[in-house]
Amino acid sequence: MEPSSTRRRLLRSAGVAGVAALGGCVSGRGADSSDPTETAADGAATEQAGTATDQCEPSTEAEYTPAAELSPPESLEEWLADANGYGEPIRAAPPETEIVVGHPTDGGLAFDPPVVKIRPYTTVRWRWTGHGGPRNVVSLDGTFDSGRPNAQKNTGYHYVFTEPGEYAFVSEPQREEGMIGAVIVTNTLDTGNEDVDQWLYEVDNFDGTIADRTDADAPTVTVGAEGNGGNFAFDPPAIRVSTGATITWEWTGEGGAHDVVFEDADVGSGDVVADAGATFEHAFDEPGTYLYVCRPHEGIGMKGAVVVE
Ligand SMILES: [Cu+2]
Repeated sequence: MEPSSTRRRLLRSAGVAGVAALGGCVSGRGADSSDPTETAADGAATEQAGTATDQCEPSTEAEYTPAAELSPPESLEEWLADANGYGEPIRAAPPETEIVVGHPTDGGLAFDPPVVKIRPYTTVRWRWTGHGGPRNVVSLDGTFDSGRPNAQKNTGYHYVFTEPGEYAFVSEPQREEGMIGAVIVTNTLDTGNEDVDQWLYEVDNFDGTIADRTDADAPTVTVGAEGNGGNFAFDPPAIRVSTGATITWEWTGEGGAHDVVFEDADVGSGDVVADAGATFEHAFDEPGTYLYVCRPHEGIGMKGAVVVE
């Protein structure tokens, strides 16, 4: 996203607010002084602007245990049970992942989402709302540390996760109040079907779920959907159907010529096709997991899977 001049003005005024915050509360003159039309450049900032003064906290010297002195939790489940805002099932996150720091939930004492599940080499970005006072982001095992707590709206911090593992993190001043979270880095997205997980591991529109079409009369898969750096994806990349179902693959006409060729089975759509509206269908009479590719784009992740129940 290109920073517009509006954005730059916003950042400057946020900078002023940040300096004011060092002395104590974010005063009404600080965070809220900017014209509302300027803060509209950022929806979240606008959302927070009205409440910033209500949530301010005295800026005393830090009285909290540094994360470095804590031990990573033995059980992530127990750890997350104390995380404000936690409750949803953990969803696999897209390659660009943002966590809001200071979500209105629980008076700004939440990360949103508090937990993300990602693959290695994913960048996680934390963005401060400025809501509720100084915040930071520090992992208990020392992997990442955003520095000293800061109340400045639109502060950003990011970390590229390369190693699989579970990374519990806190905002140090509010740890005891439940402002905690976790990043789970996993080598395989867990659909419960290991073949599918491994096959689709590098497919960028695969979110770790198998689309359930077991009740569909005529399940379809789009060929040339957005993904893998262009229109080089099947959508959904993984589909579950009932035994006997006929799946129809439908070409969008985008992304050049594609085909559908199954591994370990003598099934395929034949010659590559680029035409919008082209279709290929196949009936699946035996339960099992069927993996397939588009041959021209296999190398960039144009792969799919069919699970027949
Ligand atoms: Cu293709």
